Formats: sequence, C-alpha cells, structure tokens
Amino acid sequence: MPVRSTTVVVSEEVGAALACREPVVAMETSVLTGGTYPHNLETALAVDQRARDEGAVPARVALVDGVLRVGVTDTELELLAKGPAEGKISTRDMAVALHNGATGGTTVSSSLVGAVEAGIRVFAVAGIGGVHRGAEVSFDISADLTEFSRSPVAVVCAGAKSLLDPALTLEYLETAGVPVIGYRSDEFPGYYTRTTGCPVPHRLDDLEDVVGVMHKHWAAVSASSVLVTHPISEEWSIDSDLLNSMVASALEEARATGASGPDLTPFVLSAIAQATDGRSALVNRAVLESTTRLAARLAVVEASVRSQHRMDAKERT
Ligand code: PSU
Ligand code: MN
Repeated sequence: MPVRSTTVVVSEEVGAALACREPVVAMETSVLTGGTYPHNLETALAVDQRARDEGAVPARVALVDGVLRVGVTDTELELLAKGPAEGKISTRDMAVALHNGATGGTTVSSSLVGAVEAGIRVFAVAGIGGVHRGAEVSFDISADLTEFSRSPVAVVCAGAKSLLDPALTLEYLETAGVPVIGYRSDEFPGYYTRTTGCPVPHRLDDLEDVVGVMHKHWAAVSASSVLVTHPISEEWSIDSDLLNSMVASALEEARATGASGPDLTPFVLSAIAQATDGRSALVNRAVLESTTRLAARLAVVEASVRSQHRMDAKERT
C-alpha cells in the first residue's frame, strides 16, 4: 500500500470519470493562489470549461486542510482563489504542509504527485518550471523537473516559464530521459512567446501518434513524464526580443531587491504584468486555455486507444 494514498482524496466527479476510464486532465493550482481575486477564479473556471468542452473532466490538484485533493469543488476553488492560502506548495514543502493541515496551491511538482496517485495520465499547464537562467551559479532548478523524471503523465505545456533558460531546461530533460514532443511545431516554445531558438527533439502532428509514444514510453522505457509542447497562438505571442528584455530587467530588479528561489517567478511575472500594462495576464489565460484544450483532446484520444486495447485483448482470449 503506497504511503501517499492515505493523504490523497479524489473528488466524486473525478473518481467517477476514472472508474469509467473516461478522459481526465489534471492541473496545478499555484497559478490560482498566486493570482489576484477575482481574475484568478474567473480564469480557472474558464480553463476548466475548456477541458469540459473537449469532453474531459478537469481535476485541479490542491491542498485543502492538509489533504491532497485531486478535483476540488467550486466552493474550494473560490476559497483557494480568495486566500489566505499558501501560494506555492512544491514537493519540498508538501509533507510539512500536510502535517500542518495547510490549505494552498500546489505547483506542477506536487500536483503531479496527486495526479499519479489518482491514476491520471494527462496534465495541462501553461509554463513548466525548469532550469533558471544563471543556474550554473544559483543552482535554481525547479522540482518540476525531478518530478517529471518519476511521474508517468503526459504534460501538455507552452514551454518553460519565460524567465527560465530553455536550452538548459532541454538539456536537463534529456538527462532525465523525458521525451519532449513538439505538437505540430519544431521549436521549444517560451510560454509567452512562440520562439526560443531551441529545436524540440521530436515532432508529431497527430494525437494518435502522441498517445502511441506515451504508451510505448511507459511500457518499454521508463515511468517518466512525456512533455508535449503546444506554442501560444500567433495572436497572443509576445515578440521574443521584447520579452527577453523585459525578463532581463525584471531579473536585474529581483537581484537588487533580493527576490530569489520560489519568490522569483511571482516577482518576474508581476514585473512583466506591469511592463505590458496587464496584457500578460490575458496572455497567461490564453495560453492556459489553449494547453488545456489540447490536453483534453489528448486525454480523449488516450482513453479511446486504451478502450480499443481492452477490446482487442478480450477478443484474443
Ligand atoms: N507558471 C506561472 N506561474 C507560476 C508557475 C508556473 O505562470 O507560478 C508555477 C508552477 O506551479 C510551477 C512552479 O510548477 O511555478 C515552479 O516554480 P519554481 O521555479 O520555483 O520551481
Ligand atoms: Mn526554484
């Protein structure tokens, strides 16, 4: 019996979908708890709706009263959005938060723990954590990457957060043996921007092929994540030179004020929000909606491939 299962509670809706092998998409909640009410709640509800529109059940992972919940009710979502809740609980913080009976948003790393425990195979996020710029000095590498190396989940994202180093992040993913697949794209995207100049190691244009690779990876290679990258639309993409200069000056400011570690992302994101007159919040929502839509479609295809396999197996016996 895994130790984790005593502290993971799956919601009725998510549990029913999983029991019937219906498509489910897991999501983190630290973007919600780190956002501003009510905009953060509206975004979360709109994003959940995108998953439903495509035929999948959204499963938000969060810590509520010291329980790792997979699927939260609307009331709990509102509570998390309003605060006071802990903003950013990563795998490093989770045991202490569980022990203290805390309520808060989980990062990608700790949300993956819940998703894996519940048996969810698809996860959606806007930008993953990764290797930070200057990590060769700061050693700042997100726990998301560690968790990818041991979580058999397909993670659909628009690349790594824009303040990170995309080339170093790809190097780390290669070391961890995590496949990175560009869905209908050749370049590793940069979250707010379509271009980073880094090619993705593999490209696939068909969701059936993506599912085939996921299943092959888990059956024959390892129980790590499979990253599926889906760039932001042309309409919302911020020019990469402009974005890089905004990130560079925000990082400079962070250094001057001493913001580092887990505080760095919120600091840089709020500086970018100011520099773009709030447009970045809209961009963030657009990215989340688009990765969630693709993740839901992937979950639908994955569920149907799995049910086909079961029927084939039955026929053979
Ligand atoms: N993307 C955002 N804002 C965030 C995050 C991602 O726009 O706050 C969160 C995710 O939950 C991700 C985490 O898992 O940041 C990684 O943080 P760090 O780099 O401190 O490990
Ligand atoms: Mn960090």
